[in-house]
Amino acid sequence: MSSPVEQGVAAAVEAAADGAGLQSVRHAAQALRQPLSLIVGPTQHLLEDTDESDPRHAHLAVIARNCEILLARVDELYATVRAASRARVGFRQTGQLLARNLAELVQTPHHVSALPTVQEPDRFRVLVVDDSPDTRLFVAAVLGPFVEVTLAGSGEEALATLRAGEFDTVVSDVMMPGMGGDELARALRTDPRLRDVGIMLLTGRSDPEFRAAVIHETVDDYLVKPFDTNELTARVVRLARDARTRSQLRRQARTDALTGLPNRAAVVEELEHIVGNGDGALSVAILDIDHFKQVNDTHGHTVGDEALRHFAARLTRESAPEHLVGRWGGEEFVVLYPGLALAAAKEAVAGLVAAVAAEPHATSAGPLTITASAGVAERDAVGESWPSLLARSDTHLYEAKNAGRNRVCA
Ligand code: GH3
Ligand code: MG
Ligand code: MG
Repeated sequence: MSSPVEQGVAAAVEAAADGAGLQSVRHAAQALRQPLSLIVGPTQHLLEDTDESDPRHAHLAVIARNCEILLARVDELYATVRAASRARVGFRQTGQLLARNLAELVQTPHHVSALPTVQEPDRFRVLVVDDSPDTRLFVAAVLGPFVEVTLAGSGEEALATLRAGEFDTVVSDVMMPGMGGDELARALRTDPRLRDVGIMLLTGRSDPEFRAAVIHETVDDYLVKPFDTNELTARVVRLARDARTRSQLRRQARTDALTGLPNRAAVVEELEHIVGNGDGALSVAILDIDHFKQVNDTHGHTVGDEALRHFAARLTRESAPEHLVGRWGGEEFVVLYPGLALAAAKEAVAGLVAAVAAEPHATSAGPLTITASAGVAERDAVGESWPSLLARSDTHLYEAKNAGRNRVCA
C-alpha cells in the first residue's frame, strides 16, 4: 500500500501528463498539496509533544521541514507552468515537465529517512549568492533538504563568507550590483585557498560571447534561468562532491602520511610562494636526526616510525605558528622562517635542537632519547633561488654533523 503522498503524486502525474491545460496543472498541484497537508499537521503536533532529548525529535523536525519545502515546491511548479502557459509554450511539454518534477518529488520522503545520516558533518556546504532575497530563499528551499545552505546578498559578501568558512560549492547569480557572479568566480580561481570551490552560475544569458568569456574560462557549471529545480539539485550535489574530492586529494598530496606534516611538495610550493612574493628576510633550516639508522637497527622500523612521529610533533609544538615545519624526506625536516634574519633563525633552531634532546620520546620500546643536527642559511639580498638557499643550509648541516652532532651551524 503506497503512502498518501505517493498516491497524491500518482494522481498529480496523471493529471499533468495528459497535457489538457492549466486546469489539469491546478488539479495536479492540489492533488499533491492535500496529502502533504495530511502529514504536516500530525507531524507538527507530535513535534510539539516530543521533548528535544527524545531521539525522534530531530527526525520529526526534518519531516516537518521537508513537507514545508515540498509544499513550497508544489506552488513553485504551479507558478512555473502557469508562466509557461502565458508564454504560450506547449501545454503538453509543460505538463510533461511537471509530471517529471512531481515523480521526482515522491523520492523526497525517502530522503527524509536518510537525512539524519546525511546531516553528519560531511554534509556538503553550499553558498547561495543572489541580490534578490526571493531568489535566494527559493534556491535555499530547493537545495535545503540535500545540502547545508548559507546565503549571501552580494558578490563581496560571498567572497568574505567563503574566506571565513569551509564551502564545497557556490551557486551564484551573475548580474548583481557591485561584484557580479563572473567577477566572484575569477576571484575564487586566483585564490589558492578557494580554487577548489565548485562554481555554478545561474544566469539569464546564454549567448556565445558570455559563455566563452566567463563560463568556459572560470566556472564549473551554469544553468540558464528559468531552470528545472531537480536539475539544479542534481548538478549542485555532483559539483559539491567533485569539489570536496578535489580538495581532499590536494590536501593528501601535500601531507606526509607518517607525521601529518606538510611534505616536500608542500614545502616547495610554500618556498616558491615566499620567494615569488618579495625580497623580505627569509631563513631556512634543515634538521636531520642523528644516527637514526641505529634506532631502526636496534628497535625495528615500527619504533623508528614512532620516533619520527614524536620528533615531528615536538618540532611543531616548539615552533611559532607562522614558521612552517615540513618533512623533507626520510629523517630530514625543514623549517621555513619568513621574516627572520640569520641570527634570529639560528637561535630558534638552537631552541628546537635543545628541545629534541631535552626529553626522551615515548615509544613502544620505552623512552628513547634522540638528538638532531641542523644547518641554517638566510637568503642573500640578490634574489637567491630557493634550491641555492637550501643547498647552503645543507652544507651547514654537514658541518654540524662533522663537528659532533646535536648542534646547529649557520
Ligand atoms: P647521521 O647522524 O649521519 O644522520 O646518521 P643516520 O643514521 O641518521 O643517517 P643515514 O642517512 O645513514 O640513515 C637514515 C636512516 O633513516 C636510514 C633509514 O632507514 C631511516 N629512515 C628514513 N625514513 C624512515 C622512515 O620513514 N621510517 C623509519 N623507521 N626509518 C626511516
Ligand atoms: Mg640522520
Ligand atoms: Mg639523513
